[in-house]
Amino acid sequence: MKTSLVIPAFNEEQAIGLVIKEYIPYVDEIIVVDDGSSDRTYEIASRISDAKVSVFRHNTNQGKVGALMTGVTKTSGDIIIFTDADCTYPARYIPAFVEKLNLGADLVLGSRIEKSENIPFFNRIGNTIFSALATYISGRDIIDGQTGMRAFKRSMFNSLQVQAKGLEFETKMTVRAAKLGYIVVEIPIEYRERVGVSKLHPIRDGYRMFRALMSIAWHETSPLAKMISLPGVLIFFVGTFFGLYSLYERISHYHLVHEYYPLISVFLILFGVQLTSIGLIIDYLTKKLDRIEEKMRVL
Ligand SMILES: Nc1nc2c(ncn2[C@@H]2O[C@H](COP(=O)(O)OP(=O)(O)OP(=O)(O)O)[C@@H](O)[C@H]2O)c(=O)[nH]1
Ligand SMILES: [Mg+2]
Repeated sequence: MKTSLVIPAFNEEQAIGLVIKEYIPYVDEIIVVDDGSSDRTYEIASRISDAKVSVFRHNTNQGKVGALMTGVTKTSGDIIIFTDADCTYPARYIPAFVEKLNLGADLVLGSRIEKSENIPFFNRIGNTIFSALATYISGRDIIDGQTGMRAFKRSMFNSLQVQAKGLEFETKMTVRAAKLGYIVVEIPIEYRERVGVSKLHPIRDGYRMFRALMSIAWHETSPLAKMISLPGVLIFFVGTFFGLYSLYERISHYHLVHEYYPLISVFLILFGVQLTSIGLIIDYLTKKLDRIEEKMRVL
């Protein structure tokens, strides 16, 4: 089976050449997508004269997912592999990835277990949450659902139709594959220190991560659970407001002007917590039932 590697690259002039050369012996085709870099990424990638390598370019920056999508449309292999353009994912695992696919896996993830301290601390926290969410939603143990190094069959990718443009892409892809009954396999890999400057930005990326997590949680929660939990959360906050207001009165006026507020507050907080928990329990049971149904369909 023909293997095609897709490398999205944005301002990676220090690493891109090394990455391409490292991967050439392991795959049949390499598609580099330069995503409107302002440095020499495109020149360096294009200068590598190897029949396996094709370099494409976006005129403007469209983000990693946009670059991956462009890359996939340019591939011709039956097996597609993703990696980053910063030298973090070693190429030597490719044969093991392909072997797993040949044995029947549909999606193989490179789980960053060895040297995971090279993942920036902030990202590591994010990855842990993403993976816990993926495990909860899919019902399978997923150690690193957010990894950038992954291999899969073209046919599977086409049927996934992952709706995501940002950070949530990797986890959503993992979860969708598992939920649709595809076989997801993880291979432990080493994660090297990145070459070149990190583009992480704690506030911007923290916000993006939060949005990505919300997007996954929102799309994967059952409608009934949402109908119950959302009012629950709202009532909880209204209750908290009453509580804080009473506290403010007590501190600034030395007595309560509205003496029923604390009572209302406690009532609303308890009611809110109960509704939210009922919603979460419904969500958990719905997921479990969905999986049982799915299994019965397979049998
Ligand atoms: N096409 C495209 N690729 C991007 C963009 N941002 C990052 N990338 C690429 O996506 C891959 C992962 O991005 P990184 O910047 O390494 O992100 P990270 O691994 O979370 O963090 P650091 O390695 O610490 O910077 C690399 O190959 C980048 O070149 C972007 O806006 N567009
Ligand atoms: Mg990186």
